[in-house]
Formats: sequence, structure tokens, C-alpha cells
Amino acid sequence: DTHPMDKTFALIKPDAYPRREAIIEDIKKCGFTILKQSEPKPTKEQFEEFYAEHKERHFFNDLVAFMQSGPIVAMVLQKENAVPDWRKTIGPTNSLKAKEEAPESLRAKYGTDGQANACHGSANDDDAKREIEFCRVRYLDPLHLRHPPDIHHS
Ligand code: DGI
Repeated sequence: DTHPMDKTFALIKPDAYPRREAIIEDIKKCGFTILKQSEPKPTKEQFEEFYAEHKERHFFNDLVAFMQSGPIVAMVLQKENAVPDWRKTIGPTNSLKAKEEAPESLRAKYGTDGQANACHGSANDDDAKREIEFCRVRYLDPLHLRHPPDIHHS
């Protein structure tokens, strides 16, 4: 028998960063435990890798530029059935559709349209594992290495 994945990866995107505190309250109210939280600053190349599955899509360059347009919050969320439950909590990809079909969803409440949609959530267990690991090894930990304490500059 399988052990269900109880963790998923979430981002608060730049458009919703100013409302991150309200979103984090909603996340907790929905029963998720925030295991890790940080404000990474991925490079353009790191976002291109994060969204590699979309690299042939017409919106790819806009998507990468949007993700780099301001600060983000990265989180590892834990809950029973974390992956599908987080997808349901954020709602449909396009915030305009979310406002019609799932008005309580985070993309309805905090997003604007098909690009500025407030939140990211892993689509499946494999993506969740990859994205949690990607964030850990590629831009959470290295961030601190790229910004050493001031003592190294003096
Ligand atoms: O897994 P999702 O984020 O719900 O959706 P996805 O994996 O199909 O797309 C990833 C992100 O790419 C999505 O959150 C917003 C952006 N995106 C998707 N479709 C379009 C888009 N952006 C633009 N500008 N136009 C699109 O058609």
C-alpha cells in the first residue's frame, strides 16, 4: 500500500506579495502547517528551470518576467492530501475563472487574471517532490551563500 504524500510546494507570487499576511492566515485556516517559509530571489534561469514544462508556450517569457517582477514567498505546506487540497484551495489557474467558479479560492480572492494569479501549487506528487527539492538545493540554501555576512566584505 502507498503512503500518501502529505507535503506540497507553494509560492505567493509577486502580485499577491503585499497581501501575504492575509494569505498566510487563510493557509493556516485551511488546515495546512507551514513547515518552511522563505523569500528566495530566484534568477531568471532558475525560474526558467522551475517552469521548464512551459518553455514552448507563448506566455513563457511573460511568465518568467512576471515571476521576477517583485518579491515572492516560498513555502512547504503539510496536511493530509496536501497536493490536491492545496490545488483546490488556490482554485483554477485563471483568477477571472476562479472568481466565477470558486469565489472562496485564493486565486479568486487575491489574483487578477491568467498570469497574475497570486499563488502557485504543485500539480501532482512528483512535481511537489521536485519543487520542494529544487527550492531547497537551487535557491533557498544558495541564497545565503550568495549573500555572505558583512564580515566577509570588510
Ligand atoms: O499549475 P497552474 O499554475 O495552475 O497552471 P499552469 O501550470 O498551466 O501554468 C503555470 C503558470 O503560467 C500559471 O499559474 C500562470 C501562467 N499561465 C498559464 N497559462 C497562461 C499563463 N500566463 C499567461 N500570460 N497566459 C496563459 O495563457
